[in-house]
Amino acid sequence: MITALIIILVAVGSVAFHLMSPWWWTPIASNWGFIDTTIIITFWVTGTVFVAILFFTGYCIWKFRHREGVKADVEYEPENKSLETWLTIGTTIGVVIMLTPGLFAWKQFITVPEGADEFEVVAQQWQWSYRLPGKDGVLGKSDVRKITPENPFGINADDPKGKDDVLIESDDLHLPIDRPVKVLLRAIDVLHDFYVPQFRAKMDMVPGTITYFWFTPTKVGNYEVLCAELCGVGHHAMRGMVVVDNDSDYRAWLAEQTTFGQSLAKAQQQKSIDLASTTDRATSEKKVSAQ
Ligand SMILES: [Cu+2]
Repeated sequence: MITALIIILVAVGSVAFHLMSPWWWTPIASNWGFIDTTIIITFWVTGTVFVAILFFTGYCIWKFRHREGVKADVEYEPENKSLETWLTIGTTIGVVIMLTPGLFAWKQFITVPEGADEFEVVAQQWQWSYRLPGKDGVLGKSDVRKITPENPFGINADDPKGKDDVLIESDDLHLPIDRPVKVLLRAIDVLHDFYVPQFRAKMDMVPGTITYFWFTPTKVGNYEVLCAELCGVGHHAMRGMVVVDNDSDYRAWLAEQTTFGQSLAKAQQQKSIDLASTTDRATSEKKVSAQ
């Protein structure tokens, strides 16, 4: 009897917790309301089944409880064709209701609207970097084998399209509001997953391949980036920030960023300064020893 009561209380408590819970989604800041809808549909189907099964279990425990001197008045029935048929039909309908909206959502998710801007996210243990295509609107070719301290994105220096690529290393990414963007995802060590809860959309990042999704930011604000794929001891600290700006703020921010060409030139300059100072030192040391 107590067991039956506890089971019923779990069902009632779960529904009450859902209605009063302070832990609910953050307000959405992208076009992906459809993803919320599919989750809510799944939630209703699984929630209804969960509550129904708990009530049924509680009822059975109470109805068929042991009573002194009372014999069970039901017969053991290992096969029940009509019950099996109804359970199969019911389960099939439930699964179809849960899966169908997801297929429509997925189709939209991977169909990038024409004219969408692009940017690249590069993940590594345990930081986020970003690359924007620059004035030509095209990202230069890249290859992990070309990654060096001066070229952390592995951009092909021979590809003229890469020279104006804007690089953002371990800093906030800014995006303009209301413009669809295609997000290209690269991981250079292990699996990661670029996730901004307010945008809803997310995707795994797999070393050796480029995955993608698209979205349109719809609300100005600062949004935290999380890694949604366990990627090592620093996984929890793999945080970043996406700032959604209005057009003029975005342009002002973009104008301050460094391009690949500029960072290469800077590295080259630094190299020649280092070389000059080493030669100077060597010459003065030679002079001293000659005296
Ligand atoms: Cu990660």
